[in-house]
Amino acid sequence: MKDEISREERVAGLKGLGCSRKRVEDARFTQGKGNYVDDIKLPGMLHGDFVRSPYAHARIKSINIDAAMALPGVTAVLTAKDLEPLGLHWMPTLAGDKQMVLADGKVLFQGQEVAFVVASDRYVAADAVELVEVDYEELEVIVDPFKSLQSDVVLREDLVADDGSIPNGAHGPRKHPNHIFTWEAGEEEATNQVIDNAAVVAEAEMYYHRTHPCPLETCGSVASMDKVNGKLTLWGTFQAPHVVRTVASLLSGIEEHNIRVVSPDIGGGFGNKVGVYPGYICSIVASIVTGVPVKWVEDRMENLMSTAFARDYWMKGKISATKEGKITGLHCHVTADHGAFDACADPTKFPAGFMNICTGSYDIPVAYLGVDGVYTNKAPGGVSYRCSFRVTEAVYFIERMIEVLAIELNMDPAELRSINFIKKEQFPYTAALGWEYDSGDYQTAWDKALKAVDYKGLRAEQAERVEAFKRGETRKVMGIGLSFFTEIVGAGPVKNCDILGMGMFDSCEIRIHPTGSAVARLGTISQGQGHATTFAQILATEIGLSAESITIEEGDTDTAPYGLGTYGSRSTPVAGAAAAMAGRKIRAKAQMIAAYLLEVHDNDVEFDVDRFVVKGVPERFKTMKEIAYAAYNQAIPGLEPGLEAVSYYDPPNMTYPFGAYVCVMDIDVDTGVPEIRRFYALDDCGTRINPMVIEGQIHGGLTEALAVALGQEIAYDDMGNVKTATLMDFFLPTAWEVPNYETDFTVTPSPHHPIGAKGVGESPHVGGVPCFSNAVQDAFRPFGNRHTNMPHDHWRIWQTANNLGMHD
Ligand code: PCD
Repeated sequence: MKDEISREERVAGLKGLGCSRKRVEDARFTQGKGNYVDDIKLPGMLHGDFVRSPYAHARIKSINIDAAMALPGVTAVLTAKDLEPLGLHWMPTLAGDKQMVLADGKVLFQGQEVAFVVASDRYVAADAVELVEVDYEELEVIVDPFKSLQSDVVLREDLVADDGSIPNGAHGPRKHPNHIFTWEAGEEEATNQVIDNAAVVAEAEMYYHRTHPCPLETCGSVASMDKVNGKLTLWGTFQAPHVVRTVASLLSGIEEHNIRVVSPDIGGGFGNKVGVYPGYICSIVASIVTGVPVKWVEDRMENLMSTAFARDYWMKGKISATKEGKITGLHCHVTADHGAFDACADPTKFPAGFMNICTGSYDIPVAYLGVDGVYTNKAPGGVSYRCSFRVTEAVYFIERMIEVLAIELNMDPAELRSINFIKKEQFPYTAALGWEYDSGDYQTAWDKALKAVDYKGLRAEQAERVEAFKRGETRKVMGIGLSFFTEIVGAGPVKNCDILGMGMFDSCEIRIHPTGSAVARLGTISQGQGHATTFAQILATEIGLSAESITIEEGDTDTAPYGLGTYGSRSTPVAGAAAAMAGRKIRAKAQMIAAYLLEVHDNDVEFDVDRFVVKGVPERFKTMKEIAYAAYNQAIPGLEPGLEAVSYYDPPNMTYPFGAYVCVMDIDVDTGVPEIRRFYALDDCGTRINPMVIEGQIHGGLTEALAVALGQEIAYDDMGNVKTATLMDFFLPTAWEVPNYETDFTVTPSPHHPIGAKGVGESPHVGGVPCFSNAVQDAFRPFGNRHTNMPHDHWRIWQTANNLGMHD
C-alpha cells in the first residue's frame, strides 16, 4: 500500500515535541468554564471563615463564642480546645516544625488563625467572625531576625524545655530559643584563607525582601466526609495532591484508600499552594463534626497576610579574585527570617533549599555557605514563588556579587562573567558547594545575548549619557542590567530529595484505547502551565499517536498514580521523563504486536513517526492505530491483551537550565521612575517541548521578576502589622508597567533526561530579578553606587539618586 502523506506531514500531524501547539485548556479558561475550588457546590454545604489575630504577638486570655453561636445560620465555632482532643490543634509543617492550626494559648503573627466559624453561607460566617470575642494580652513583637537572636522574648515557648534548655530542632542544634537551624555547605576555613590572601576582595550585604506569590485564585478547600461509607473527599488548591492525601491520612487516622484528594483547576500556584494550611484541616474537621460538606476559601487579604510568603533573606557575601578577574573564593552567610513557624516547603535535607547553588554559573574553586534560620513574629511559609527552592536568592546573591566585584576590579561586568564561566568541556561539573551540573554551554549563550543587544554600543551610549548628565543636559540615567543564571530543577533523585520522607519521584500511567486514542495520568498538577497540552506532546512523539487524541489527567488521587506534584519546575524533568518512559514501554509492546501482524521478527520492524515499518520495506507497515486495535482484538501468542503502561521515574540527577538576560533601563532621577527600554531573555531549557508555552512561561516569570525587583513586597511595621495586605499596596504589575520582552534560546539537552528536556517555569524569575535589579544599580554605578536593596520602587530609586548627591 502506498502512503499518500509525506513523512513531514505525518510528523506535523502528531503535534508532538517542538510544536507550538495551542493550549487545549484555554478553551475552557477563556470562556469562564474552568472548574475551580470555589465552583464546587455540594448539597447542604456549609462555609467556614477564620477569626484572625489583629496582633503579631499576644497571649490569648479567653475566647467567647456565645454571641457568634447565637447568630442564626451559625453551626459551629471551632477553637484549639475543640481540636485538641483530636490531636489536630497543631500540625506538622513540611520543614519538620509544627504549626498551630488554631491559636493555642498565644498568637505569633498578625492574621494567625484563632477560631473557625462554620455557617450556612460565607456572609453569615463573616458576620459571626466579628462576634467572636477574643481577649488578648499584647506581648513584645519581634520582626527583625537579628534582634530576635539577641532577645529575651521567647517566641516559641513550645520549643524550650521546662529547665530552660533548648532542644534540637529538625535540622540539628539551636543556638537560641528563637533560632531554628544552622545549615552549612562547603569549606569555611579554606575559603577564608583564600579570601584573606586574595589580591582583590569585594564585600556586600544585601536584603532579598519578603514578598508573596499572590496567585489570582486564593487558597481554599472543600471537605466532604461521607460517614456512612467512611470516605473523605477533599477538593483543594493543592500543588501536591498525593502528599496532601498522605498527610491527611497520617493526621486524621483515616486510612489512605478512604481519602480522595482532588485538585481541580487551579488559578495559579507559584508555590503558594504547596504547603498545608489551617484552613484545609479546619474544613476537614468541620465536615467530620457537622456531617455535611464544608468549604473554606480565603480572601485576598488573608492570602497575603497568612499563607506562604517568599524570600526574606539577609545575605552577606565576600568574593575574592586575582587582579585579572579570575574568581578564587566565595563566602556567603544568610540570616533567614522564617516567621513564626518553619513551614518552608523544601526537600527535607535542604533547610535552606538549594541556596548552595550560590556559586552560580562560575568556576569558583572554593566556597562556603552558612544559613541561620530564625523565628520572628511574621507569617510562616517560605520558599514559594517561582524560586526553585531558594535558587532565586542564590542567583540574586551571586549576580550582585559579580557586579560588586566588577566595580572593585574596575572591569566590565560582562567580561568578568566570561572570564569565570564554567566551560563547556567542564560538564558534568561538580561545584564547590556540592552540586553536579549536568550540562551547559554558557559562553555561547552569553555571546549570543551580548551580540543581540549590541552590548558594546549600549555601553558607549551609557558613557555618553553619563557625560550629558554631568553637563546638565539630561536628568535621565541609563542602566544596563546583566544576569547569567544557572537553575537547578527537577527534584529530585530519591536518594537525596524527599518531602516528609516521601521520595521525590514522579509518575505517568498511560492507557491506549482500542481505536488509538489514549488517556494518560500523571502525579503532577497543572496550575496554568499547560500540562494537558505539553505532556500529550511528549507522548505523541514517543508513541506515534496525535497529541489531539491523548487526554491528560492530573490531580485526582483516586485515578492518578502517586507523584510528588508540581513546584520547583519539576514536572518536565521528572513527570515528563516518566511520560517518555511510559511511552517507550507502550512502543516496546507495540513493536511486538506489529511484528506479529507483519509476520516478521520483532527486530525486523522499526518505529517511524506513527507506525512500525518492516526494515528496508517502508511500504509494509502497521500504524499505531492499527496496532492499538489489534492489541484489544487479536489473540497474539505470548502477549496479554491491552496496551497500557506505567512508569515511576526517579531521576539520576537534577537538570540545570540556564539563561542570559539583558535589561536596558532609563531612569528619571527626579521622579525615580524607571522605563524599561528593552528586555532580552535567552533561555536554554534543553529540548523544547512547546516553544509557545515556553515563551508564555518566560513572559509570566519575567513579569513576576519585574514585580519583585521594582516594588512588590510584604512589609511589616515594628508592631508586626502587615503594611501591604491589599492590592492597593502590594504591587501587581499590569500591561502598563510590562515591557515588550524579546525571547531567544539555545538548546543544550540534559544528558540524563530521556528526551533531554530541562524545566523552564521558574527560570525567568530566577534570572529576571537580578537582571532588573542590576539595571537599576548599573544606572547609578557611574555615580558611585555599589549596592542598594530591592524593591526598587520609585521612592527608593529617588532616594538612591538623592544619597548619591544627584539632586544637588
Ligand atoms: N516546558 C516545555 N519545554 C521544556 C520545559 C518546559 O515546553 N523544555 C513546558 C512544560 O511542558 C510546562 C511548562 O513549560 O507546560 C513549565 O514546565 P516546568 O518548567 O517543568 O515547570 P512545572 O513543574 O510544570 O511548573 C512549575 C512552575 C513553578 S514551580 C512555578 S512557581 C510557576 C511556573 O510553573 N507557577 C506557574 N509557571 C506557572 N505558570 C502558570 N501559568 N501558573 C503558575 O502557577 Mo514554584 O516551586 O510552585 O514556587
